[in-house]
Amino acid sequence: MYRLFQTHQIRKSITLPALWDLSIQGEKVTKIPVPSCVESIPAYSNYKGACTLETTQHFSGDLKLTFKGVGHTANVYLDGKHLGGHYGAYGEFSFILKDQKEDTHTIRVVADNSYTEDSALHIDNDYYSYLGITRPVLLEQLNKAYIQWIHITPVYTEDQWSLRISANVENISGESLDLKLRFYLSTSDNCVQNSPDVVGSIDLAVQLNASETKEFSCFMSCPQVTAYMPENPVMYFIHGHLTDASAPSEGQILDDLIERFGFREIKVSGDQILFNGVRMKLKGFNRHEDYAEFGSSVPLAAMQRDIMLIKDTGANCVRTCHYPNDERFLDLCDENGLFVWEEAHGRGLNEDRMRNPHFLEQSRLSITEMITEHYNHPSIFVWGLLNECASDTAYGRSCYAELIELIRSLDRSKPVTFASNKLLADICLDLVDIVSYNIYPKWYKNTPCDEFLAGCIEYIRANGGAGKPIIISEIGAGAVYGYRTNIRCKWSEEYQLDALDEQLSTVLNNPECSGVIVWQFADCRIDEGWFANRPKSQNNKGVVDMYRREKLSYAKVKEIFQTV
Ligand code: ADA
Repeated sequence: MYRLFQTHQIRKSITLPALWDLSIQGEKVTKIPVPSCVESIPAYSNYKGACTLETTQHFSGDLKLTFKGVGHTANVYLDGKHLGGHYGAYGEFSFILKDQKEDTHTIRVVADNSYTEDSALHIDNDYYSYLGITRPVLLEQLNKAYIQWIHITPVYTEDQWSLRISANVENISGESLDLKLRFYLSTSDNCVQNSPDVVGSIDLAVQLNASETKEFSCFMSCPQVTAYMPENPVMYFIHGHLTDASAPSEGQILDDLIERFGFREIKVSGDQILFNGVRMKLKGFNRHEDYAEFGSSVPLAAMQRDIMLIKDTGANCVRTCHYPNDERFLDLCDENGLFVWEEAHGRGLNEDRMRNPHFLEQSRLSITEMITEHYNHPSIFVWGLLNECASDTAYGRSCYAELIELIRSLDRSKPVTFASNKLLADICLDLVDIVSYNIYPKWYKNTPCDEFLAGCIEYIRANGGAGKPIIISEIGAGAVYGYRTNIRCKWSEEYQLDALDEQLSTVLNNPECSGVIVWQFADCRIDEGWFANRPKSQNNKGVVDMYRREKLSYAKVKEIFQTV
């Protein structure tokens, strides 16, 4: 089980070896766990470039090989034959392996984290693009057709919940198929058709031509279900079962997929964000996927510890800056009732960078993968994109407009936002449902927080953001862990505490703000090109360091989050 719940009872997974052979520049280096980052190997902690990861496995028939994340450009080979490539460390991709003969097969992945002209989103940046197979790999046995994904949209009308359920089914056989898709709504991921856990079901006819992929949808009404709320995060499961149309209901199931979700709706009403009708007041943290020596391949126990620390402060929200996260982290957020702002990949791209010929195509891919894979997480309340890009130029605006439309075409059930640092020059605020600003009074600017915030709000209201909710999506100050001094100067833990005290109190006491998200939860590694105002080659604005040791500010943020 690679998620925090069972995703299949029927489809069989083949376990791949835990250790794969790693070679760099043609030389065998060592065996390395998958998932992990190459930088975890001491001799390669500063290596940038290509590496090869290889494993063997015995299998036959039709299979699906899925990579949950490879940093950042991948080329995959089966028995020496190129299956295909993929760009972007934070998206899932897969290959259908047809008619494999009973044998031991070799899977080889060439991963590369170098910054080339072909890479529009992974650039020298204020976080680190790690190398390797950084998220899980799955190998699954398929039948003649399989369910690619199921998207579940809860709808609340006239005091009653119903669901819109859509599923994509792919026929991998060379013949047309007459199938049936049955959805069961259940309180459990482990159920049989007639068990008391099943609270509803619905059948769909599925006709597919040879090699065709098609989307099928239906509505299901759901009386007497419990809503998902952060303080009571009750979740349900949709089991999709694919059978031959002629098969009896208990007949042989060709494929299944189980998805978890919660009954909740997110609405923007005037300047408020409503979660199941309750006004959201966000108190949160920006969090990079980066953990001391593990890099971006954060172990599950460490993810859980982050969630516990975040909740311990009284925070209710996490922003997955600046890319889609490992779905196990999202699963944990779902279980812990934390609101999530999930963001497509993209940070700090100026107009020149947005004019990279690959920018739009790579951004579209990141958005599409994020929404396809993460659609059902009840914790996700907003989709974000393009943090601090050129939202102050006409060309930048055309990119924002196109990509925001793409998000809406993939999911109309959640609002859209982007985090802007263009302050009094942003020209894209009319495009989004929620306006979000990254502001650093008391750090990059010494202006008093209230004055700074008031100036931004005045600009927002007059420039496309009238009547919309406002989130302060970043605010904070740097502190080098352990540097304490009576002079309370910048980079000291004392200065960070003082700055966050004023910053957070100002935003949380401003009735026009729907909340604040601290930059940032934990310190993270950065590219060395950023060394000039980044001691230790880290972004030091965490309230804990890379080992999650608390700085003085941690207790202050906790005090504010629990009282204001
Ligand atoms: C930005 C950006 C972050 C980080 C932060 C900082 O607003 O979105 O990624 O770079 O500022 O530390 O300056």
